[in-house]
Amino acid sequence: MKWLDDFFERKTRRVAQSASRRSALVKVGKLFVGTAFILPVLPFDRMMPTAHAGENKKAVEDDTSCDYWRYCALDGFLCTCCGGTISSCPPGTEISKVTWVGTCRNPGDGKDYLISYNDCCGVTMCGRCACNRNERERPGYRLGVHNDINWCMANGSNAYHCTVAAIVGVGEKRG
Ligand code: ABN
Repeated sequence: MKWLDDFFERKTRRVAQSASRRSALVKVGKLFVGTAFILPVLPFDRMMPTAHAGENKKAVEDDTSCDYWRYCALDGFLCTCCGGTISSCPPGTEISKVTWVGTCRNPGDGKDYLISYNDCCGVTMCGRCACNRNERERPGYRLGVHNDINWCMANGSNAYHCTVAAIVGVGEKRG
């Protein structure tokens, strides 16, 4: 294998002769200077201060958006996108006999509300406005606060279509 050693020795010597330490330093210097000029002109998001304003508006006003405050523990398709409303099932479906609940804060008035999430049953999945939020949601052994279950299980038809979010109580501040 001496020929291999000789080969690599020759190559290494040639590189060492043609590339000095100074030229390596010059290349690194150029890279630094280039970066200093290029970075400031790269595009970046200048909307930062207002970026969350739209999101907050959706959380208060748009019940077809998963960001809407009442959906804080909803896992399913929003009935508001499937021909129903936020608290009534679309025509041709029936509301689940059993349900899970969540507690969500309304950013509009700062109050906490108890929300009943009922599935709408009897027709195949709506498929629009999928939403999966899990604030204060608990695993299946706490059934009433678990959302990853087909709550149509107690209805005549178990087919799941979408989910509504009705207010069933409001929290009162103690003090
Ligand atoms: N509760 C909504 C849902 C339905 C079917 C499967 C998972 C979650």
